[in-house]
Amino acid sequence: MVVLAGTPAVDHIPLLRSPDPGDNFSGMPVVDLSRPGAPRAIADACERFGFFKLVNHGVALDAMDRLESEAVRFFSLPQADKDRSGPAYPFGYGSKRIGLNGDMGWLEYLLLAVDSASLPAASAVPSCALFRAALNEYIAAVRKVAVRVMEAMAEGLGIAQADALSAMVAAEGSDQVFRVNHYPPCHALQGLGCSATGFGEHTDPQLISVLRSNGTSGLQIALQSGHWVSVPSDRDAFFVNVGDSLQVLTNRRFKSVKHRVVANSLKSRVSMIYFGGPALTQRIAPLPQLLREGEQSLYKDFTWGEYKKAAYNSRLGDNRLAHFHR
Ligand code: GA4
Repeated sequence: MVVLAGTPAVDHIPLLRSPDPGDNFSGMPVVDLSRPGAPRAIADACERFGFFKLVNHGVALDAMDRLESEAVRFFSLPQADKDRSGPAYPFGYGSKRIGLNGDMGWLEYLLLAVDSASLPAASAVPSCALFRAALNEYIAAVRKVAVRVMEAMAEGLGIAQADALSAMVAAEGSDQVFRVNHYPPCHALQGLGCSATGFGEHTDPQLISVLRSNGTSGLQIALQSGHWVSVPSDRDAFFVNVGDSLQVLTNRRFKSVKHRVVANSLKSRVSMIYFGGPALTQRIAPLPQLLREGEQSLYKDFTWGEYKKAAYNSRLGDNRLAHFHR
């Protein structure tokens, strides 16, 4: 870990080379969800990158903006007020510490459980009624998008049963998580040719992640060659990631994408991400409809509950699926 002398605020935060504007992801797949060709385009993007940008998704920009401004209001509260919504585990407000095993990033966040299509009525965080209303409206809408995208994935893969994948997140008892991240500007590193790591490189353990951010870039993905590229921000679009569990369900036809966030030295980044996971008891194994004649599963059988437990015991950058390879 690199520590810069004289900049205590960024102590313990790993540093990254500042993104080079030339490293923008020029070949980023953009899928128009309102077009008939969307299912094939989605499957193609998931096979090549495990990642794509989604436009014409049908979610009102108002709902996105309402949640963004409520989030900005929450993150501008005095630290002591925000800490009252903590700790982050199992759910709540967290700052700089990610997970329980020593990972650190230049961010603060809210990690929230999703019960069916909204925040659990019993959870007290966040306490502000307007913020909760904005979250519930947005979560219901983004979850519908995740279901539509998963239906399109099944169609693009040539699976006859439309809900073969989407039913796993739509089902009662599915394990869904929502997080709102705030990456404050990291002024201390301005002009030094390096940036603070906002969220270190990792793959998402779930099936699907649907992200929306404000106009500040910072998200980077690793191409299959291992080369990192920056994803230009677009506040009107969603960015969709394939998670580890979907990689297994497709026997590695779809790739779980490695990604990270680099903090900006001047501007705040706010992102909100829906993570669609299945029920804890769901068996995660390649769908039989996808296995070709004689093709074997690349993975040992496991349940989402087993995988999740292993994931939460790991470090962010670990290759979590490696333990489950045959
Ligand atoms: C990555 C995807 C989601 O943000 C998350 C993260 C979780 C956390 O922040 O607590 C984890 C990370 C994520 C994977 C490995 C473990 C667990 C931090 C960490 C070190 C909420 C999730 O489900 O897995």
